[in-house]
Amino acid sequence: MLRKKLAVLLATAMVAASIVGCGGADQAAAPAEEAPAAADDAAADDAAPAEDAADDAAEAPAASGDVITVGYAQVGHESDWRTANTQNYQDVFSAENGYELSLIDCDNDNAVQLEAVRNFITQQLDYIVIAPIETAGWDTVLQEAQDAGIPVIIADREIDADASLYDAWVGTNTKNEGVTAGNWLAEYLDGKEANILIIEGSVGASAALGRSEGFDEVAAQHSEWKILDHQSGDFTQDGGQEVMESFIKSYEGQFNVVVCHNDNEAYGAMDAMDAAGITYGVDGDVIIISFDATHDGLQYTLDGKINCNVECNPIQAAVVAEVIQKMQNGESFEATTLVNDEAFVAPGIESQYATTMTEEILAGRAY
Ligand code: GYE
Repeated sequence: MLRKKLAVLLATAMVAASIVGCGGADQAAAPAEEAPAAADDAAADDAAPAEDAADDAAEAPAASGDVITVGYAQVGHESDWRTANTQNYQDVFSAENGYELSLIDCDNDNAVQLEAVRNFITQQLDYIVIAPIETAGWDTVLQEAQDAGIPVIIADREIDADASLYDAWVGTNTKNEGVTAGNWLAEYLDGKEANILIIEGSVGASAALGRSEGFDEVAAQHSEWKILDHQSGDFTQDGGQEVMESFIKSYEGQFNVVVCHNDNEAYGAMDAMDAAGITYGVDGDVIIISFDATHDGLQYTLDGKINCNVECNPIQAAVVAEVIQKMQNGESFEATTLVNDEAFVAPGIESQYATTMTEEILAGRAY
């Protein structure tokens, strides 16, 4: 199979795109796994993903007038990350920029999301963007979109479907995020015991599966670590609080690490620990690891309440728009674009895996 790779640094900084030549059926089958490698060796690679431009052009829809219609089947409104992501799409896919955006909040309901995509197909929109709630169950509706000649971009999360059923993928490497969290914990504990509770994201969501897989991989290398329990908090603050309350009932006095799959779950977990008189953060008894690194999550990190916060960048719409513009122009486009993440730790912590929080970093975090 023909494959070419190219790394592109976008002006928005912190966003690195790894570009894989289009046309193969399986090149984007495991984007999270292969994208970092693509970024690493990109400099050595021939930067010319253009061979299949003609194929790509054939996939581009005829422009419907001047306005490009885009349907975005959004996961829901479960977290601050999601709110920032929705806002970002509304800003980028604005009428001013030449788009008509139909953004459907699918309220974390698979059936609603499938129906939203089917409605986009019926309406014959020019492009469909899906942030898939779950990895499974996409083949039929993606085939329907393909039969209707509507290009589909999978964004944010991953799906299990064959990559030939969609045109491009844009998102973050959540498995790497989990590995970073694990590596940081190993460095911080330096051989000390860990008794770990994990508040996972939504069941079946690639963001939860990836973070668990990455963290578990590191945990498996540490016989001094024990994962006491893991339960889904559904990426929400209420979910995080409920799960933490039940964890406290079962494991009070037995745990010293709580891993939360996003900031909102961490807020809920902190509320539950406050109510139970359990101390956490750099001066407390329990180490807290979170993901997303939203503004408020980083505020808690700066305050020393969250020890380590692994970023997941929700600002992805410009990358999706770039893919759409290239399709629109019949140019070669990126089949797989990885939005890069970094990690942050509380003041007083030095890490090879994460940046120590400062007021300046917080001031620069808009979402
Ligand atoms: O971490 C969480 C959101 O899919 C990466 O979904 C995203 C996750 C994010 O609800 O806050």
